[in-house]
Amino acid sequence: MDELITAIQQQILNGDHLAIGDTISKAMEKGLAASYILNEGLIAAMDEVGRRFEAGEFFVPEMLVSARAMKAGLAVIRPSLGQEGVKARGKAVIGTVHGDLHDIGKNLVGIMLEGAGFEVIDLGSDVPPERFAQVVREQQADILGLSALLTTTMEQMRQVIEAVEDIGVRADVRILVGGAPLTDTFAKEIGADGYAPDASTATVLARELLSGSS
Ligand code: B1M
Repeated sequence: MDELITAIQQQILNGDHLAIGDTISKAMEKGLAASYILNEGLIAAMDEVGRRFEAGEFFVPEMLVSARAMKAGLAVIRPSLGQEGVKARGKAVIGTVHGDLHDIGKNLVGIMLEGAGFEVIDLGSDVPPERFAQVVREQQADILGLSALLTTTMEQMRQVIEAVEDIGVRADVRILVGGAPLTDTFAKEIGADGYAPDASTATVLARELLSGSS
């Protein structure tokens, strides 16, 4: 593995948010693709953070400093990931569901959607169902993207879909869900239009849902 990728992983694990931007810039100058740096450097290191948390080697403070480094890194590769975007393919409202503060995966989905030409309205994390529904209606969104990282919060997605139904705009918006604890079966069960296991699949699926081919 490239030594710069190893350094990026270490900087995530150590929470070194000040140095990571420089290392990523060097990796890009060296010709490493932004998507490679993202998958092999940043995401691989966050997986290791999760493993260490589960093993009792990391606690919430360590997860937080790693997340801060991940965000600093994402800010640097964001323009390169988004480069191919040309014209708006549609409007996407995204957010992490109520009770859930995990926003890194959702942010990545937002970056990839922007890169694919969507206008993205990011409502942030811990978003109540009614707020999702209200913004979908106000913005006449084509896509609603919901993220959840906790088994305790994924059920919130059902409430969001109900809220969208309650205000009468369910037929106007395609609902896409994702996040580590989710499955395709769960997505179907709650009445979502699609489930994506990662940010790039989310983008492909969003396009498909709008073209009506899925
Ligand atoms: Co939390 N946390 N966390 N955490 N955290 C997990 C999720 C956990 C799996 C760790 C573990 O035990 N191994 C575990 C959840 C267990 C479960 O419910 N199954 C967990 C826990 C338990 C908790 C707390 C309860 C801990 C505590 O306080 N005791 C607490 C809950 C707080 C809350 O939300 N109310 C908590 C807190 C935190 C921090 C705040 C410290 C921090 C989040 C900081 C932030 O996001 N701003 C944090 C972190 C960093 C993690 C881990 C280590 C990393 C998550 C991450 O960013 N991954 C995580 C372990 C892990 O996932 N390996 C863990 C990188 C990111 C790129 O991946 O988010 O999966 P991910 O997104 C992917 C896909 O899932 C998908 O695409 C993304 C990119 O490919 N995707 C979508 C995501 N959303 C999508 C939407 C789509 C489509 C695809 O369409 C719209």
